[in-house]
Amino acid sequence: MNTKIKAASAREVLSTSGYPTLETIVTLEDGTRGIVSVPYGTSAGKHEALTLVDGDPKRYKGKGMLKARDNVNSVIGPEMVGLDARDQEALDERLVSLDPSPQRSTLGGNAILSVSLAAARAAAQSLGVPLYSHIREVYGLRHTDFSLPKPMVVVIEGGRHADNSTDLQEYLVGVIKDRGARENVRAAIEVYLTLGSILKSKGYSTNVGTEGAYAPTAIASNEEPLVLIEQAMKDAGYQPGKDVAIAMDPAASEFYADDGKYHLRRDGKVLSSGEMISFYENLVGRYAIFSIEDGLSEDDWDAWPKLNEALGNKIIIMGDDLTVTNVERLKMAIDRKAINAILIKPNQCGTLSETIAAIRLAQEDGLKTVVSHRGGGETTDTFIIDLATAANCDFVKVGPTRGERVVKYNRLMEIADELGR
Ligand code: 2PG
Ligand code: MG
Repeated sequence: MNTKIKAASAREVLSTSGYPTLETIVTLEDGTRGIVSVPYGTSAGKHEALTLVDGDPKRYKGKGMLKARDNVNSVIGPEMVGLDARDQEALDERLVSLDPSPQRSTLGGNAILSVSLAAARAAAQSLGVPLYSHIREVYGLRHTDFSLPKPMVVVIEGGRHADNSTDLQEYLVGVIKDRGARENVRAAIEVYLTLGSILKSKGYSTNVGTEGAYAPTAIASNEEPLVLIEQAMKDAGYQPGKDVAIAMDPAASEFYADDGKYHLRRDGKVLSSGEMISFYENLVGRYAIFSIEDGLSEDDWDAWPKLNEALGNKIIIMGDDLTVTNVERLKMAIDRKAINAILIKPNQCGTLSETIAAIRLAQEDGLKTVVSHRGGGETTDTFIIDLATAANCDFVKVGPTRGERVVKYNRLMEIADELGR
């Protein structure tokens, strides 16, 4: 075993959107190769680390990743040679020092993150330990035992993730009653499958959107999915609010306009921030909703504390575009009492160490943590599941079908088997 880095190199591969992304390989002196591919979002928050694309309209409609690839091969890679892949924090510090711009806009968050994660995977492989154990060890995460994240499965999608569906981006089934990872996955997926039968019986399409969830174009309103999902829960034999419950990710930045209002086209409504909060309060009073993510826009800071005050004692009020896995924005959100939970996406910040720092800060402040897939350019990489396991995060949010999604639930169940759960 020699965990010194010998080389880091990247190549363009296809992501699930059809556009390229990066696959990066970190090779150690002992010959071990850690390989990762990194995702990017469709409804990316504007404060996220930059996904650097080429902008050359002749290749992949401007979304080639040759610049980011070259940044790994010519700039970052040589700087990594000789560093110990076990010393992830020093390695990540070096990565950040190569591009200290807040949004990694010089080298690209995609380039930097891919090297950070590939180094972690290489080190774990060289040490012969599971990735989740390695991450836990490296960061001294002092949990007494592993408690596996519960699934939050996207079952209906709209917004920018589907054509002509709901304005709200995601309706999810979260598992409330923990019966172990395998049974938890089964419960959520059975609700998804039952929902499919209900949609069909109503003559709605069961075609799926970018995350593998249903995207029915004939859906009547932003509220109707809640009715259908509760019915699916009951039909599948699970009690809404006890066994399973509904989570929503409206991704409200996407329908927040320059006029400072929220435009719900499907409902023919234009709402102020206060009216948007009342809209949620009303829904939470009538349906088994346990979590709302990005209920308001990423810059509507004045309204977020009001939303959290109105509903935060009953349900999860979670930041995603608001907080972008960024410690500074998370601190602001905590100071203002804007949220009680944070969505975690490593590619929003750029390194494994910064991701862990955000999780740690959130957990120290008693916030729930949910590790998430990306909507658009996902890959078959399962790193996020090991990350969520390492840090005892509360949930993982992933879509229900398509290879790049199921591989993540399959990894969760594999880990459960390894841990004898
Ligand atoms: C979100 C994500 C993932 P995207 O908003 O939470 O579901 O979507 O990756 O497109 O930002
Ligand atoms: Mg979101």
